[in-house]
Amino acid sequence: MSNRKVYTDYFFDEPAYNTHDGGYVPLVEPTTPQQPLRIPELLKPDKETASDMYYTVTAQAGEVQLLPGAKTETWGFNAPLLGKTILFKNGKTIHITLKNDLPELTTFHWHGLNVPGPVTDGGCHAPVYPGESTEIQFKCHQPAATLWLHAHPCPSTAEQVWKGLATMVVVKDAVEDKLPFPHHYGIDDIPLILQDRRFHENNQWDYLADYDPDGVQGPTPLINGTVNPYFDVTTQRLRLRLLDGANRREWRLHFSNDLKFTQIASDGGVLPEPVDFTHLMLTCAERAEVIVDFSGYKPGDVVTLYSDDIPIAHFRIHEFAPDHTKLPNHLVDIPDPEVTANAPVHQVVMSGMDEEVMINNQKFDMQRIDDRQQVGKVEYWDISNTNDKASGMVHPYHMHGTQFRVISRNGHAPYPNENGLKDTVGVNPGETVRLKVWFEHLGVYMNHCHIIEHEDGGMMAQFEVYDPDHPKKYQLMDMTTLMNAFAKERGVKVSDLHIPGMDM
Ligand SMILES: [Cu+2]
Repeated sequence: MSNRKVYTDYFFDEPAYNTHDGGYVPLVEPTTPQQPLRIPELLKPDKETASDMYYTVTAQAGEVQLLPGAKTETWGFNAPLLGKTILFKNGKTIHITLKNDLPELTTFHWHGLNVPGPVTDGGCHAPVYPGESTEIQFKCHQPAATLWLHAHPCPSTAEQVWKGLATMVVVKDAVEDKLPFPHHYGIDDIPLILQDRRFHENNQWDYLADYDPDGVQGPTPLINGTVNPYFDVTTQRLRLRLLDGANRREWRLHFSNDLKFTQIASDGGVLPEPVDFTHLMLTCAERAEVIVDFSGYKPGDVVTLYSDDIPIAHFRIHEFAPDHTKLPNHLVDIPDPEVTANAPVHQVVMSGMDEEVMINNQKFDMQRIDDRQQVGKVEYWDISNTNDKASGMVHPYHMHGTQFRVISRNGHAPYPNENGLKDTVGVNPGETVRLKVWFEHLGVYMNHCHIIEHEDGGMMAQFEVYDPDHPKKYQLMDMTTLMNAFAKERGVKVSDLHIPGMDM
């Protein structure tokens, strides 16, 4: 047993923010039989050398047996739904062919990866049209972490993610390899992508029917694309790479009997110190790697993972060898550069709910640069959520192109599990979160709320990371081009194109 404190709360000011609007859809326990948890396969590189890795990532349509009866039509990366897990080794040069086999344009956004913007980063400025492919190349230069790939074609990000365009990306490095964590992918190291969907007639999803400008939700928990999953536990310790991959839902996670679990990594990699708790709240796009120790259980027992009061996954305990591994109280050193003298403090004010969402009183414009920071400088960004404390939502704030540090929440220390590198932070209503931010690459990047309908609805901005000695001009996409392309692909006039949040 460790001597670390065990936290028993969710840390957030009030752990029920996403119930704060009339459209909230509570989860319902599935009544269909339990099924084995789908574990995404690792994507095989096309080629790997001592210094380079080559991959082909294909966005494709398919169908999956999710419920008894009709299969559900879905989208995914190299798979019918979600995707195969993509592994990058720190230090290698990564070459990726991005292929679009979908009937409409998409983009490939590497959430959490420190790469140049706006094209390699894969936001709205980098569409890949149907039937086409493009190449990107970058050096992987960041610590081991759980990141993800998702579609990000601004007017339609939420709908494409809802259809399934989201998959895990795992960065490996020599430091994390040596830490006493479970390391066997699929056995004791498993991804857990948390999503929710509503099944309509014939077991199909219907994004437009379910549309809510505060975020689309469904009552059925979908874990790695599995309804009502179980996992066979064959090791005493299990590492879960948790990702809130939902469009809007916060997950309030806890196990049966309030089993203690330990967070070892946040969005950008391993935490400096492990954090023990019984409850964990994740907001959209956040990741947490946790280790669960089943030493108190015997074969035949079942440990259930809940969100609120709803079971979302069942861990069936089998024989396992005793494991006496102890986690050290110090895991890794985290970069903590000093803030550049006389640097400005950037202000990002997220306001509104429903169609009224904005950043700094403006809706997103992909031709407008809202802020700038010099590459290599370290500056504070103050992120505010002006929603009313009693009735507002948490806005999960995400920045592309960086892993930042969380400095404070309304002047107080951040939560105990926020002392590592992060790219997404849940900002409470009425709160200002101070971040310390620096960039390694030049580019135009987006920053936005990761409730994806808020993002599509305009709670998004852009900034440029620049080098005064090497000014650059960027070819920025515009909404008319994207809307014309969507209209053509869908075989309708632009005036008849219905993309929620974009009705101008
Ligand atoms: Cu939001």
